[in-house]
Amino acid sequence: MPESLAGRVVVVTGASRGIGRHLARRLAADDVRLALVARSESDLAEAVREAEAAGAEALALPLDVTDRAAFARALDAAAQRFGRIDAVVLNAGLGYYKPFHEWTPDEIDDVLNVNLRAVVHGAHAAFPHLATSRGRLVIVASDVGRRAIPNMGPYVAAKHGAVGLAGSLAREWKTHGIGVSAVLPGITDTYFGGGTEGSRDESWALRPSVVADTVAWLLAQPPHVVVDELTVHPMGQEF
Ligand code: NJP
Repeated sequence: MPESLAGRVVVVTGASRGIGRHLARRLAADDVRLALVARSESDLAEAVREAEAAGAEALALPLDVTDRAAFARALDAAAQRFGRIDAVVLNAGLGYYKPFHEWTPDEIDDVLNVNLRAVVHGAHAAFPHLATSRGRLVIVASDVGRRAIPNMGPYVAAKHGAVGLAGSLAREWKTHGIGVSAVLPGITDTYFGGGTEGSRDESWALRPSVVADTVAWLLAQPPHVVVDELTVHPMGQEF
């Protein structure tokens, strides 16, 4: 049986829009205390107002997740404000869809840095906080972290890496009482890849609230349960 999340302290990256924003909404409704991370200050401020209007406490931590020192400082700030951190959801990500030879070197670096390096360093910075709380780490990866598709080579590579990290940490951190999960969503109706939320049909694109509900369910598992990997697809997607 899932437990109540009320009063838990959860850090969510990529909380300014898309899946992370829906997760912030969902957790605020569950009375979670939120630390919200993304680059866009105005969107984060709006997410905090939204959470507060729902009766939750929320802190905006505007930063670029590829700045590992800034992310570590933000975790410290969240722990200072709320007294502890119970869970960290590493959700920030970005991707492009085009033939590999058309990717610029900067696009390749951005995709590897945000989807993989920032996740590895983010998990590393989260460890002392989660070891103290015997908390949870959730990595929002992708279904292409387990299978390859064309035209997304660097993204596929980064997400395979993120899934690999989650699997390694799930086995290693259980000795510290930390549950580690990877969520592997299929196509989701967000701003990902230059899209706009609301522009895709639900038959082949998940609503971001569905992915948010999945993450919230993982977070609410009792301490002796760990769901190490969970894939969720829209029925109409080829997979
Ligand atoms: O995408 P989107 P999703 N530093 O674009 C943030 C995975 N996924 O919600 O910084 C800090 O609506 C950005 O904030 P901002 C995907 O790989 C998706 O779909 O203000 N934050 C925004 O809040 C990713 O891991 C699909 O621009 C940074 C958020 O990330 C996760 O789902 C399929 C940042 C992106 O919101 C959420 O993506 C799949 C940085 N450097 C996996 N860069 C899908 N949508 O189809 C970005 O398999 N962000």
